[in-house]
Amino acid sequence: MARRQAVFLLAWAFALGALSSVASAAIWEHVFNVENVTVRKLCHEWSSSWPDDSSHGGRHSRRSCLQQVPEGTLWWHAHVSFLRATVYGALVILPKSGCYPFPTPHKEFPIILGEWWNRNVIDLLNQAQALGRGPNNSDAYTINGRPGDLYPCSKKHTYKLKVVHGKTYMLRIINAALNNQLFFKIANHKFTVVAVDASYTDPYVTDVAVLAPGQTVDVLLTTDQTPGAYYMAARPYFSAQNAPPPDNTTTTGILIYDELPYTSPIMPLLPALNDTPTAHKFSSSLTSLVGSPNWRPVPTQLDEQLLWTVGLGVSPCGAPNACTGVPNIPTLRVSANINNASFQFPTSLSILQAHFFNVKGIYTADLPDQPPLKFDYTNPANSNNSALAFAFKSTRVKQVKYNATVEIVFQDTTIVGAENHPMHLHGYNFHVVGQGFGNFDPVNDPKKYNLFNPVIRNTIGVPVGGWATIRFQANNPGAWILHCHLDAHLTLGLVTVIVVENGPTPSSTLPPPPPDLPQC
Ligand SMILES: [Cu+2]
Repeated sequence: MARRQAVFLLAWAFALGALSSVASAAIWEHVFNVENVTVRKLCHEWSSSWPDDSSHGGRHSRRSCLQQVPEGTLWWHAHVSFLRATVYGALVILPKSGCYPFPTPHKEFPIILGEWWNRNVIDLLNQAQALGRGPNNSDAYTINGRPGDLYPCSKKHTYKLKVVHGKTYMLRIINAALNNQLFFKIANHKFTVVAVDASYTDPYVTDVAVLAPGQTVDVLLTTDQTPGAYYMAARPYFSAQNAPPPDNTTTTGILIYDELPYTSPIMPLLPALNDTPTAHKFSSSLTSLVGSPNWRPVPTQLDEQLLWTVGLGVSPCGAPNACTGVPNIPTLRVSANINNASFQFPTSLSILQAHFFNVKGIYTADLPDQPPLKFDYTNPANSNNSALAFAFKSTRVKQVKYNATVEIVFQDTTIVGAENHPMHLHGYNFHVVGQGFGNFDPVNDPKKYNLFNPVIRNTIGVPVGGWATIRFQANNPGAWILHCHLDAHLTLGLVTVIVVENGPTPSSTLPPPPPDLPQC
């Protein structure tokens, strides 16, 4: 009997990466056709079918109003339960001028890295939440939906990219995996990074990229090697300490020159799973391309300076289930928090609606600007400190004035275990002005900030046992979720919302909800 999997289910909330604002709004209408499909992977076959009600099938359109139009690669994805495991795709925004700030590539290809479970991912999340711990490991990673040669029953479906010798191609690489950062390499080839998260970068030559979930990397690849077949491959960068090992399998695709027949592609040597130096070198070497479209200078006069710890902890199980996430303590579950507040999603009304209609009791605008308790954040001896680990569940947000300049220092903690958390902010791109290991030093670390050409992103992997500082100008009114893009941590509570008040003009005022907004 075919097992049932919610494949390609449409979820109502789509995330369009981060899109910041100033002038010239543009409106697009996107149409998604949702239908039953049959999927074969890893020797199994699934038919999708719509649970509960028939409204999931059919044709759905989403309007997007992008106040300032970025250029480059973003992605759209579901934001309900774990549905984004399969509900995602590339969103490519071509240059308005018609020209890239680099030589026009011969051809362009999306390379979407994904993560696959041989089971219904809604059940996967429900099981993890019932037990009070992280979800089970995936069964495979994928390149453009295909696991590749190293998995069972997969070889003939491996993604193949046919290229001509002596040309330059653009690969728009997206990490759409649910819970893992990924290293990506192509055997015998270097490539040049030219954009990340839809912001142009100075050209950066490398033979390896690391992408956290939610990040995109556009690279130029010149086919200058001996004609033949070369694997492209991805597997995790896994920084979590004191954690069970991840799915450490490797997904592959094949770069094939000049349509040559091939027998055995060359395999790249991938970094070790815990190769933090390689991951850090990549992410800390990128700089923004000054003066490129949508580039803007770093804010230097700051209205808000926030220090937010990000990490794991424990929270009450919550009736009625006893959970087993914390050994020997059936009243506690593993959770995650920002400044000791573990986020609880509201169930009766969205935060944006509560903000717009001024409804009380949905959230409180009291997330602390500084850690409520100062401690040695990155001392491994604190990993089992139960007094530091305990965090209540709450719906606490940060509210800022329109146009405020905001700096956030994300400080990883070693509670339960240190880990690189990829922090993602909706509604904005931000400058990453600095990052490092250990506890943030408010006297000396700011002296090393790059205030000239820091990389502009919408997701930043905070170094494991370290910190990262971002800045942005709050010129996009609304309620913008900020969360760890490892979905396992999002559901554990590593989330808050930045509520940006209205500005003085109609164009800086939040519009009312559309009349067809689905009701809870
Ligand atoms: Cu995280």
